[in-house]
This record gives sequence, C-alpha cells and structure tokens, in this order.
Amino acid sequence: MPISTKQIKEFDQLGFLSIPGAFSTANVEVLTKNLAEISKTNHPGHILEAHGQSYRAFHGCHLYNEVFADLVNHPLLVNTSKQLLRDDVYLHQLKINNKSAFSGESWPWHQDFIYWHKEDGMPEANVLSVMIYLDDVTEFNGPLFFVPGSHQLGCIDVNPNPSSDPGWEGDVSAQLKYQVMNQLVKKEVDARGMYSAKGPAGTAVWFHGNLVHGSPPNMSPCSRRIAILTYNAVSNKPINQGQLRPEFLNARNREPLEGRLSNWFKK
Ligand code: 6CS
Ligand code: FE
Repeated sequence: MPISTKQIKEFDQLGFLSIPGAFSTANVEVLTKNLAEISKTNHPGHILEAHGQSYRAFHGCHLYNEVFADLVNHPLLVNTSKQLLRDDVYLHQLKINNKSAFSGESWPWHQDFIYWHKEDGMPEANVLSVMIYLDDVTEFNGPLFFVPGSHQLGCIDVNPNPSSDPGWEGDVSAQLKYQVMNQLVKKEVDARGMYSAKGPAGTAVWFHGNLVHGSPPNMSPCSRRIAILTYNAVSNKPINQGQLRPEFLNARNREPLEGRLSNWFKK
C-alpha cells in the first residue's frame, strides 16, 4: 500500500516518518527469534560495547540469515523507500542496534550520510534508513532523539574525532568518528526543537541520511533492540575509492530491489 502524498511531504519537511503497527506482533516475533539465534554465533559484524558485557550491534544479518534477507525485500520497506527517494533502491547496509538492558551505551549526536560519503564514497544524500522496533521504545530505554528538519542543513562537515578508532570500528562505536559539535546541536535544537522517536514494537520509522540524531545509554531493565535498514537510490551508488569497508557496512550487491513479501511475514 503506497504511502500518501501527505506522508511524503512530512518526510521531506521533518526528515522522518513514523508508521506505528507497520509490523505485527507475529512478524516481530519472527525477527526476535532469529536475532536470538544470531546472537549465539560469531561474525565480524557483531560488535560488543566497549565494556564487553553486551552486544552493541549485529551488522550484516541479511548476509547469512534467511529471515533478515527476506526482510530487506519486504514490499513495505522497499516501496516506501522508493517513494521517499524518488528512485529505485538497493540495500547499502542492515544492522540491529541492540542497546541492551542496563548496559547499552549511547550514540553521540551525528548524521549518518557523512559515514557513507567519506568512508564508502557515496556521492549524494539521497539515502535513508528505516528502523523497525523489535522492543517497545520508551523514554526509559534509550530512544533515538531527532532534530526535526535538520536534514536541510546538508552534510555537516566535521573532522574525525582523534580519540575514535581510525578504522571502520570507529564508525560504529560509542566514540564515533564524525560527531556533530554540541554548540551546533544546541543552536539547531533551539531553532527546531527535539523529537523522541518512541513507539511500540512493530513501529517503522524512516529517517533521512542527513537527519541529526543520537540516543542516550539504556540504564532501564528493558532492552531496546532496533533493526535498521539503509536503502540507497540506485542513481547514488558509491564511487569506488580504493579500500572498501566490509560488505556488512558497504553492500557489494547494488541491484535494484523489487519488493517481494516472503512467507515469513505473511501473518
Ligand atoms: O558507519 C556507518 O555506516 C554506521 N555509522 C553510523 C554512526 N551511522 C550510520 C551507520 O550505521
Ligand atoms: Fe546513526
């Protein structure tokens, strides 16, 4: 079912669009059951928090798990992303940000596109991510904070954080390589306000690659697992710049997705 012109306009203006109930409880259960299996396996894309007590993220699940591979091609995700990007799309990356109960660490204020631009060679910001909430996201368990409309600032050029890992690990740690400076965040929040992206499990939230966002640590007893799929316009494929980041961060398969509902998600 295509999204409305009003919803497209909302995304263009605010830089994000939320659809509660996009995935049924049964669909979410299929994803969390597979995530439980995935979390027992080793993979270079499975990243621990700095304290080593819990996983920060599972990158690239679609590359080795059938359910997440089918999720990439889910018609709601593919067709809505095509409408919002006004182009065919392929998947640039998929990850599950785990933000465990009591121990999930923060994501400092940042934009996503600068990583795909500087580290993968993606030319323009005609790219978005869609989050699927695998847990209820509340004010207690580390919701994402958005600065509404901040995607209109374009890609904010920041120097790499000297204390972050110079490799791809610095792109996914709590010591992020490209962070938006506090004084700029304050200026933009004073002008545009802040939005807390809360919602029940099953919610889908699309957000623009240049939207300024971040999330606090999770000290609550409730996990905050979110699957995040990044769809890029096929006209915006990265230009090869030598050393490529791992496939779980920078897709090698950039064929346009057609959107096909898998039996896993029929219910
Ligand atoms: O480097 C990347 O691809 C990842 N890093 C951040 C901070 N956001 C985008 C993406 O998940
Ligand atoms: Fe991000």
